[in-house]
Amino acid sequence: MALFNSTAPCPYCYEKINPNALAVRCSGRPSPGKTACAEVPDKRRNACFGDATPVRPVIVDVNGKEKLSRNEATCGNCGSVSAIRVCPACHSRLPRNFDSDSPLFGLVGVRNSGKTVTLAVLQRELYTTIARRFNASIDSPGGKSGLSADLENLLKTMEDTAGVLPPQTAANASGVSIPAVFEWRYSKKGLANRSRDVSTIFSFYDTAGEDLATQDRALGQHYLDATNGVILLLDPFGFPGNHDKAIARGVDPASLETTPETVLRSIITVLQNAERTKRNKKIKQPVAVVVSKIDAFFDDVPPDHPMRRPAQRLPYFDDTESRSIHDHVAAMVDSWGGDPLLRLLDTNFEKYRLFGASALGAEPEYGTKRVNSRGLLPHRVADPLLWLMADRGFLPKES
Ligand SMILES: Nc1nc2c(ncn2[C@@H]2O[C@H](COP(=O)(O)OP(=O)(O)OP(=O)(O)O)[C@@H](O)[C@H]2O)c(=O)[nH]1
Ligand SMILES: [Mg+2]
Ligand SMILES: [Zn+2]
Ligand SMILES: [Zn+2]
Repeated sequence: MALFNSTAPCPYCYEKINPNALAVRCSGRPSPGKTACAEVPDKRRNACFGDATPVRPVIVDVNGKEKLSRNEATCGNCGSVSAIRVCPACHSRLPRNFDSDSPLFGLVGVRNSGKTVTLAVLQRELYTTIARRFNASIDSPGGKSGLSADLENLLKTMEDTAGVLPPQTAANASGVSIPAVFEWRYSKKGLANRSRDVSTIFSFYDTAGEDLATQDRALGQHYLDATNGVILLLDPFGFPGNHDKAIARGVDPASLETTPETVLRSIITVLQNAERTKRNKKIKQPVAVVVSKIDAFFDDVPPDHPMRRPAQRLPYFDDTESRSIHDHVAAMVDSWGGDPLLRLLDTNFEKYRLFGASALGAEPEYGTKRVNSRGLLPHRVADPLLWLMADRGFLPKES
């Protein structure tokens, strides 16, 4: 239950804000006889996201201080009553359902582990197969801007006849770009088959892989201070046992320099700092550990194993199936020389789950960055997110 004073990270700038004390943007519908406030660039949006789009001003009181409200405010300048709630820190418009239960999930992984491709594919899966499966409405509350728009374009480029894979994501020196924010609404079945409408807002941010290559740089990843769950992508080619295979297939050797274990250590440090984890205690937030590019290792999975089968179509998270995938991935990681990583997970996290996923579904030409001629065949990319959502009680779980 949301408390009146509780805070939640803004899905756009990750600042912890109180959903009951939000700033309000003038709606531009003046009271009779007054002229509406003009649209001007918003300094705060410009500073946070480099966004200088003219918008109506945020409502201030007589002292020039922003009026904070739970639902609406009256503009002292033009008299319009407005319910356009925005984040006091970054002035992004917040969806009506934003409250302190809205989770922020981080997606992290080393350079070249498949984050951008995964997000691009996941975004579309959410709008299509996942929305249908859960009979949910899933959309971007702020419209398609920032990362959402970028991902859509990258997906188009991948699906074009040339099938070009995204370039390396730039390290974040030039300010933050707007993350991809999703609002998921659906009718949840409860006791006695009674259903009620529930909603959640979650956001993803596409990091540049090298931000996690060293602990110092990883500590600069402030958004990880605010996450409620993390999806960690591990590049299977990065494990010692797969190096030769990677080189033989034309994977860039430079992308194999940071091992999965190094990344995990960085993440552990960041999360321990963020949660102020005491000695001998484990990190509380759940971590979905995903071995990406699993298509390249399908030969090592029995054909009838759930890991090879397409994801469920039923409107719940299948925990039994997920556990059997977890066990198989653990065995694979172990056979690739990843046992230290498995031990790290065990000793540092209260709750983690292993996944195997493939955004492309078939091996690309690594050197020339071209999608396989069979096209995009995403495989189980949404499972980690569904697990995090089920863990929060938002989605039903069955085992
Ligand atoms: N076999 C296979 N290869 C993949 C898959 N997804 C990505 N790759 C390969 O991994 C490369 C990197 O993918 P990206 O999504 O750009 O990786 P990233 O983690 O965003 O990388 P940075 O932006 O540099 O941090 C791609 O160019 C492909 O060669 C997949 O599902 N299967
Ligand atoms: Mg990237
Ligand atoms: Zn914000
Ligand atoms: Zn006004």
